[in-house]
Amino acid sequence: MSTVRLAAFGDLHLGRSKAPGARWAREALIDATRNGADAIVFTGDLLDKKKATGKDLADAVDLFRLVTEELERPLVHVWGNHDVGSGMIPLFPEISGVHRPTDDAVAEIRVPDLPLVFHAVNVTQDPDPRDVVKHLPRVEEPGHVGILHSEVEGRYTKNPCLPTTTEHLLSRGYEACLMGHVHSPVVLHEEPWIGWIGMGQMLEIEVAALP
Ligand SMILES: [Mn+2]
Repeated sequence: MSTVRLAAFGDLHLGRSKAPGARWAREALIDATRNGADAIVFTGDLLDKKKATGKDLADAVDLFRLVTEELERPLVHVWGNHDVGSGMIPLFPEISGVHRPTDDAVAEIRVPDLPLVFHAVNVTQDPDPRDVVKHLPRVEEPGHVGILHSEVEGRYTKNPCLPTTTEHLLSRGYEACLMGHVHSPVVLHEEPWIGWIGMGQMLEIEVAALP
């Protein structure tokens, strides 16, 4: 069976002094690409809603361009509650090779020449208690990956954010559900991998491709 190698990170919170920062992300992305990543996933909260400045927005754009232009990998991402709270989403330019849901609904994202289907949803308000993750489609074939910025059963956070359950995510039949929002790395399920990547972590994961 053919596989695809993903490198995934989340909760960068550019601007926050105790966050790992753009330089960490840059080095981790270069390392992950050297390790053979076919695509990069970012699970939301690129910018910190309280601390991000115009400089941080510029760093965020540079980081996405590093992935698409220098590393020549596609980048698939969702917006998190902090991105919404920062007010900077409308200032973010369209970048060729960056893929994300284009509205507030669950989206199916296909990337040219990558044998995967991503199922993803943007956070659109802060907090975002909408019960929309229930609309993730259930699949019966390999090659599907979930990308969320969610809370699961209210664990590890008091901040309502696109709530869902482990049972629901498991029932979708995906190769992995890669999540942001909780800042500690937490694995809710091993095979398939369901969990929060955690701040300052680069998760490198091999998933089965579409048949
Ligand atoms: Mn966060």
